[in-house]
Amino acid sequence: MTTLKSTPYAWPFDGALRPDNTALIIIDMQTDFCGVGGYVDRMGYDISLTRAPIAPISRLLATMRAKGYTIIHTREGHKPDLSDLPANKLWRSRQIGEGGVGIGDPGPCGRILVRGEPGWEIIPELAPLPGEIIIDKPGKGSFCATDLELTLRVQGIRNIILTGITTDVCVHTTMREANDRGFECLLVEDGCAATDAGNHAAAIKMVHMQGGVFGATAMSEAVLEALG
Ligand code: C5J
Repeated sequence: MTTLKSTPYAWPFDGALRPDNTALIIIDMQTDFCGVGGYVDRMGYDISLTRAPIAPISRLLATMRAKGYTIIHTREGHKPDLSDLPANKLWRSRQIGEGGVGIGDPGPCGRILVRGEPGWEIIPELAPLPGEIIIDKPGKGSFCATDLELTLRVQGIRNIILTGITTDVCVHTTMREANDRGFECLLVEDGCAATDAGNHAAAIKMVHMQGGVFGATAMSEAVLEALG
């Protein structure tokens, strides 16, 4: 029986935390979300917020890799012809930032959120190792229009440890999608971040309602302690 010090309950609910049934998901740690000249930077947000989880995620990643847990990386992005980019997402993406620069537009890191461009790549600090699972997603949730659910079921995963950016958008959407599919979810508080500190705090608080409406949250230290 292994659980960790988490809120609002000791996660996972039944103490069945093992390398063969648990995955670490690292969401969208791409230059466009946390690098200089990337999408978030060009929208005018403070990338020190979205860079803050890099060190906690690195520690979790190293430990979970060493112990044989399943590691999954995700990347948000669109095909170069933008055929998978809904018109409303494109329009909204052009409403803020320098000159209204939006998805698909050129910038210092290549075309914003376009697959294959430098800004779309996962940052070097958290680069996937050969053989690690990478899920490319056109939306905010990692289950929408991807094979993530099939991949998790094939691997025998039922517990998901969520990290990455942003807490209030892609991480939360993925946590909600996973919870509705019956996965037992943990959000790592210092392993994720938002472009607004208040939204990050609110997103964590939302998880704590109703006895853990989407799962539980914990600091990375508590996860490392439980992993041993
Ligand atoms: C956003 C994300 N915020 N990865 N994407 O557009 O959260």
